[in-house]
Amino acid sequence: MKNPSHFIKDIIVTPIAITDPPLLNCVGVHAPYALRIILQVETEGGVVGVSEIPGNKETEEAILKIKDSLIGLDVFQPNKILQKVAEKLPKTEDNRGGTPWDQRIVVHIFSAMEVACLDILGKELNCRVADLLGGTMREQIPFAAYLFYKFKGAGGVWGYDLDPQAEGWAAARQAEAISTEGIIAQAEAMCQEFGYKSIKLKGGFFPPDKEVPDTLAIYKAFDGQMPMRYDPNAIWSLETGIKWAKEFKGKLEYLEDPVRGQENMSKLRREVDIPLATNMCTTSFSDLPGSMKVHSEDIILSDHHFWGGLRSTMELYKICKTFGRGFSMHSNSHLGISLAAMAHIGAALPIFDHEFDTHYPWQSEDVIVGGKIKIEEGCVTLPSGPGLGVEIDPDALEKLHQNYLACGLTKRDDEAEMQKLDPNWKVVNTRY
Ligand code: GKR
Ligand code: MG
Repeated sequence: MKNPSHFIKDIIVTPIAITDPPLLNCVGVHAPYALRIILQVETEGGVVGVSEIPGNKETEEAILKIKDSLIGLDVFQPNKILQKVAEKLPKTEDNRGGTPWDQRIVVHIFSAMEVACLDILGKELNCRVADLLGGTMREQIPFAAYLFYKFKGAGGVWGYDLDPQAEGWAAARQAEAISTEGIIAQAEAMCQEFGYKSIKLKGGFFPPDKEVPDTLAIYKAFDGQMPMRYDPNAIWSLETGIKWAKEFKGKLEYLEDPVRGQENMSKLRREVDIPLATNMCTTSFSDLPGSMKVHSEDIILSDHHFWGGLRSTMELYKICKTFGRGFSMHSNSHLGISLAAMAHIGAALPIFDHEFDTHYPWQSEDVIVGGKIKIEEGCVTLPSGPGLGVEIDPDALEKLHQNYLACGLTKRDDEAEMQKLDPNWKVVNTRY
């Protein structure tokens, strides 16, 4: 049934730069700003749907290039919209790339368009996006504390952003966390502030003989009561994985991407008695046959920006349940629209396996009305309004767009950022 008021009238694409602290990972350090793209899709009927995806000049240009071909399409027919996106963009992207984050443009644009359409559908039907994903199973969606080794600073222009009055999480957010005591202090401040019930440490920067004992020290600092995850983003060789993963036996909820590729994950999995999770070796539907064949992981960490949207994330969940995989969600530096979208997934899952990842506490700004979404008792409360339940604050959006124009960044490049501090630093596939 066609209703012309549901046809797309305009798509506004706004690249933004958000303040991001100098967090460390296997490819380097976060730049002072992380890039995101905000989409506002408006229908002929005047309803606006929003979405947020990782920022990158190429992604922005690709959306702008195909935008006109999406005008006039019906938001109640998202599959046709995605088909049009796929038709218009080159199919060269089987591979997600070797970085900890996914670099495929088409899946990002699928996600951007699909989430905005679902937001509009919710507003038109006066229901929440979670209802459109099968129904709201819970109102509180649990997330995990996400720890990072980091240099001193809270993002923006390094060194100019320190608040000498800061206390608690605000102080930890800007503090250096390199030493064992530093990372434990970060864990304590984060859990105290947000009430998290599980912890993930992002590793891969330092060698395993520092990071593995640090992870166990955090576990001990919480009296072994806090489920822990550790993620070196596949920077270990298989030999290193076999040696060090054994140290975690009985102590980790899961070990995330210790080694690179499904074959290596599968070999390691046979050697160590510890659940393995991935957001690096099984990252698209085309990876699933390989995953099933070699059993590369126990838990698949989806990311709706990389799996093509919320409905495909629900499809992945179903496949996970069918083939005995656990399910959770991966994250990158992001704002409240992405957090809300993740919360709707979490609300709709029939069975909730593992607290979702989120970088959200590391961010200090937002583009949504009312400012940052609260995380309490480790949970986000599902927004109560129709659609995603969040609205853009135009002034906040404009401010972060100006940041984007001023900062000069066009893509995420943690290697280049690290080279400013250590000119000899290089991204490698296997470092340890
Ligand atoms: O933000 O530095 C980071 C992370 O390393 C991120 O890019 C990863 O994609 O957090 C992610 C992960 O779980 O692999
Ligand atoms: Mg990961």
